[in-house]
Amino acid sequence: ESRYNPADIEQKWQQVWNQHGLNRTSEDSSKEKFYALSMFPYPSGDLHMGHVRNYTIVDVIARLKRMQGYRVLNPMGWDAFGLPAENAAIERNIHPAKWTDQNIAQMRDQFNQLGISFDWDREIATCSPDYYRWTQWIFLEFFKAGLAYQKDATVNWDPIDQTVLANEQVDADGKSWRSGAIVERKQLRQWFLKITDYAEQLLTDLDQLTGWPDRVKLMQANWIGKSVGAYLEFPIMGMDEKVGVFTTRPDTVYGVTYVVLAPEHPLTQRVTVSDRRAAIDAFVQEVSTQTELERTAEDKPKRGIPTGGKAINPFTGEEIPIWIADYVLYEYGTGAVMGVPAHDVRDFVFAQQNELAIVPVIIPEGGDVATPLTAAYTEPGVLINSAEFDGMPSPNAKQAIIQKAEQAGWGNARIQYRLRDWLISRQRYWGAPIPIVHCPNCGAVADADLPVKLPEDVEFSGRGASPLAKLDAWVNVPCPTCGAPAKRETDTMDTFMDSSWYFLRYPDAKNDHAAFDRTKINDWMPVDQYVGGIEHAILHLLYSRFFTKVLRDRGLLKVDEPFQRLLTQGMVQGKTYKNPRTGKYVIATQIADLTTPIDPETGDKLEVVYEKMSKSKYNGVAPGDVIKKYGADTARMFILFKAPPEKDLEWEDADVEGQFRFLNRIWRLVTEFAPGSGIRVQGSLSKPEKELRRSIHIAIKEVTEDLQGDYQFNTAVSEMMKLSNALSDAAIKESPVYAEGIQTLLRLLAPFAPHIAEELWHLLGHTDSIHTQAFPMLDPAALVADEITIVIQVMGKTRGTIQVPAQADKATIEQSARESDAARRHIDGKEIKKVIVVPGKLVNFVIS
Ligand code: ANZ
Ligand code: ZN
Repeated sequence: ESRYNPADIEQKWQQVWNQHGLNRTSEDSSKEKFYALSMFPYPSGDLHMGHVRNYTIVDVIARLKRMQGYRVLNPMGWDAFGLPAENAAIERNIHPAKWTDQNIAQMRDQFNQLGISFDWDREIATCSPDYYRWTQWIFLEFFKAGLAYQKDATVNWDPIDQTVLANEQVDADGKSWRSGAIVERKQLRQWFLKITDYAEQLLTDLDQLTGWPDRVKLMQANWIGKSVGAYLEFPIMGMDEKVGVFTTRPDTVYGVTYVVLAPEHPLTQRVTVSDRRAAIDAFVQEVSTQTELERTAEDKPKRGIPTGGKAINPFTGEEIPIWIADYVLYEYGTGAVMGVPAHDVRDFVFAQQNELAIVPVIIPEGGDVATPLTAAYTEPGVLINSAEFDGMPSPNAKQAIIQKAEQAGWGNARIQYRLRDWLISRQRYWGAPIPIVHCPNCGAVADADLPVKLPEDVEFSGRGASPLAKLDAWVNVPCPTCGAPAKRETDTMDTFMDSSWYFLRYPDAKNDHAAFDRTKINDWMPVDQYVGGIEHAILHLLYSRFFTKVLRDRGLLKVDEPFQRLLTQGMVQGKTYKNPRTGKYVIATQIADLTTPIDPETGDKLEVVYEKMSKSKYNGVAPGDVIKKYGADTARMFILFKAPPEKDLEWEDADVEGQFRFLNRIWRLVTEFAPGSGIRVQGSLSKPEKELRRSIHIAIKEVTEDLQGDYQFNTAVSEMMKLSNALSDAAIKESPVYAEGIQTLLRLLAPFAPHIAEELWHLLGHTDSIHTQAFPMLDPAALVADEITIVIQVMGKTRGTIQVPAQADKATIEQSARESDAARRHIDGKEIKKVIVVPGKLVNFVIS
């Protein structure tokens, strides 16, 4: 008798599947399509458990859908541009392309070892010219549509290495990763995509995404940040200029006691009176070193100073001072606010500190005018101190005040979004070059001769201008329009550009005359199920939605939304031993007794907690080690069984062991089964046969339901365990029903543990792959039980059971109960006061 040895079978089947092209996308148009997609990884070199979980989940879905008769697209690729490759080049003198290729090869291998059924014929790497050529082409589509433009923006500047740094290259304490210099801020002319043009659509279309987690939709809505309010202008005394502000509370305009500009606001310098200039300059300088969060946090002190300039509130005709303060952000709204201390929390604190007037103009309905404010009253209410608007409720007053502003030319209604345009310029080498030539005559001109290839022979020092800017021969080209000497753009694109359309490439990955074919894209899109990490809840998913909408508006595809359903899988957490006093993590192998763990260095009692796997916490488990010890099927089963896919999962060796034992049990069950023995014509089934068949079809029903939509793999595995127990216990191993049970179990198992299912399937004598079989179909008739068990109770105490026909009515059940031995022993000779019959469950006799 054979033993279950995963090493003997897993590689073997992986090779067979590859040879037979089993994972190739079916082109059979009679089948319904299913596009399963996992967020493609950055090729760092090693798969970690988070990857394993992500790709296993998608693989089960893809395999299931194939068995259910869909043509399935389950592709994989590499998000292969980006900083780590360039850092490797700087630190270890290896070309980013080479480093990336090596990593891809290694990770592709690891995917195969897991038995993931990707269609490798459609593999893409965003760093390959075949791919980034189309990223560049899409950029030019944006450019033609007026959705790509240049403006000045701030970058991180390393004054020692004389280079621009990415945010990731700036330490938490604001120092350069390489030189250690304090990073400065510098203005550079950079490229932006006008995502703000799509803010409203990106917000309202969230309603279409019924298959997305609410949490993700909320995060996107908050990121877009729509505010409804007004734009109001305050004339500046002694100048022919006005300060424009955005406010969500035009109903409070009579309570404005000052105006505040962001320190960076262009008006700051102009309104400042001469004896305040030195103080203002010093303050502006100071604020420029603070982060946005420091500036706006509600609990941080608000700091500001007066400019000496004055404005007029057009509604009251009153003179009010103009201040600058750190809590006003230059990038939001107009970069200026009207200060209403009575009704805004930050303004209240600021006015108290600086002895600015606080004038209440809103009171709660039925509230008291005279009550002095101890804090801002921020709720809507009824207007006071507001001329003709007195007595009006806030919502009406908002309308009426906007109307008055419009008539008088003081402002108008305005909708403001927090979303800002997307800065896509990077002063880096390892990215897709922006296909633009700067001509002294024509300005920025599209370079339609694609791909604009990355030159390979470059110097990576991490110092000075970006490697591309140093290549004179590459930079200097004739203008594509007029032929005059011109210069290439030397910025490359943010890697989020690459990942914002990769899902559009898979349906037609080899196309060398277009990014994708319209018919193919309209056939396969949208993605039916997308699976990935919650860390992409905002940027990647928002950018992908934006790209889809722009390409739709350019007539290139039909869908409004790229991803029909989204599953954000939980983290994989490892066991950590943490010193609660020092906050340090201790390596398990250095702990003498793991049941009462003590820090070997300090003697402190250690805390055992589960945290996201990471090197610094010594709690990682390498996928390769698990595969070596137990096989890929066990690793997959454990991950699927341990927690529902959207929840965090705690890695527990004992539970891995448990899944290995379960697969061993199935192995024995099938190898001990002698197919062909006792096959007889299927007539009416015996009672044990009927019962077993019922168990089989309950398993089919439950597993199918668990895998519909919500993908509750963990409960599906439990159902398979129940079925395997029913088969073990069955006394009718020669019956064709038992054979049906074995074959059903294997087919249910196939998407989860593809190798063992395939091996056992062939051991049963089949010659074609189990993965081309139909997923088991429910026979509803099998679920109907002939007889059911009824509990007999007397005075609420259980005294025994009886069998009754499943269809028996109340009266029949009561009759059988009265006649049963179990009941008669306790009721004979007694007066029966009441009989309670719960059909399908019990009969209870109440006696005196
Ligand atoms: C007067 C006022 C009175 C305000 C009041 C609020 C309450 P959201 O919802 O975030 O859009 N504001 C506008 N621009 C700002 C900027 N650049 N930096 C900091 N704060 C700014 O909030 C809009 C409100 O935030 C605006 O409405 C403005 O303060 C402030 F009782 O105007 B409000
Ligand atoms: Zn030109």
